Amino acid sequence: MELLNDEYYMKLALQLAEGAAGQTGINPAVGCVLVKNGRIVGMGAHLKRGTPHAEIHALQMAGPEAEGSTAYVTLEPCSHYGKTPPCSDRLIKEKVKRVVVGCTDPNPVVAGTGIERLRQHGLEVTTGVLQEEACRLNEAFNKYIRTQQPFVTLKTASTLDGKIASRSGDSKWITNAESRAYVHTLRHRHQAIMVGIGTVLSDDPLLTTRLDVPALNPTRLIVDSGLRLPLGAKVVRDRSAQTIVLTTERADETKRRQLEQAGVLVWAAGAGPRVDLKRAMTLVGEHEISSVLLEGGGRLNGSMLEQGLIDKLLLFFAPKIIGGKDASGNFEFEGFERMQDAVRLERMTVRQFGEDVCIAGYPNYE
Ligand code: AOF
Ligand code: ZN
Repeated sequence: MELLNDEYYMKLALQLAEGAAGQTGINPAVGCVLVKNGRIVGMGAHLKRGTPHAEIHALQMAGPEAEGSTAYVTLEPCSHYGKTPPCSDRLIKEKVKRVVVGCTDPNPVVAGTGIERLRQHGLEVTTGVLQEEACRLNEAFNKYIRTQQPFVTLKTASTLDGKIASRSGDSKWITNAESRAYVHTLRHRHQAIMVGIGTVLSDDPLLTTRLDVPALNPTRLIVDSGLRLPLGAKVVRDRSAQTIVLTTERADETKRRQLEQAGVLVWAAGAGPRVDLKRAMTLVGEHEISSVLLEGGGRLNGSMLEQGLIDKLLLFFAPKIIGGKDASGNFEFEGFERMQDAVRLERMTVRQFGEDVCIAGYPNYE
């Protein structure tokens, strides 16, 4: 990229933020670059909730060079006392001259007041630089901070005819190694991964992140109305991530205690025969999980979609047709009667992974 305008340094700040995406919990990923007299004097990223924000790391690196510099920050500097003090005050104190902002902070306690405070103290503020990229980076944060509900991304991997297994249940593998590696990156970037009990019973998956580099494992959420999760399942025995079973108040007490003794958390979502998925998502949010990667199977996908609980879809298609009228599909639910009632996706994009295709979109439930 040519060094022509504010976008150059904002891009760098975005790269710093992106590098740490997935490791900040319910906090946003944020990057900051400080520039003075044509050279970079400080760089920083927010690395972990409860630790200093991006601006503070960059200011620390710059030391006295911060005075008179321009700060490029992917997110509006905060103005509140959270787990750490306000970044806008620190930028003012260090006599930064100008601040360039990517996305304004949707956090209701900040929401423009950070920028306001900087301006009140005579700093020049430019907003909206690479705004779209900067805001998209924190989709989960943007929803969670306003609603306390997790952002749910559905990922499916199917044949071109929408099947997630053959009629005999074979599903290894549908998509190629490149697609599957990307899915592990997605696991690293989400706080939780969610599957239905059917998937656990048929595949006994581990649901951890396996990449060639060190990565984080998401918390495992298993939707299991009848508490059928076997004590010998990998998600119970493996301790490299917390497993949480979402069940109902009708769940068998003995089985619940056995699972808890094995280190599994059991949460009741509703008193009906099936897990109340809306209630389950509220519980997940209450426990400070802001992003969920939903990995099926077809029935859970269908129920989540039907209830408007999916925020984003990532549909991987392998160049294969398997057929089978009883073979499981991407979405298994009653379905809508009329085409005009179909869930429509917006902001569609297509990306290729070798010969596989990944279609991404955001459902509009209106
Ligand atoms: C920034 N720079 O790098 C980040 C910001 O509890 P705290 O103190 O960590 O505050 C969390 C809130 O601060 C978070 O909800 C969001 O509004 C903002 N995050 N702000 O100026 C940063 N990570
Ligand atoms: Zn801050």
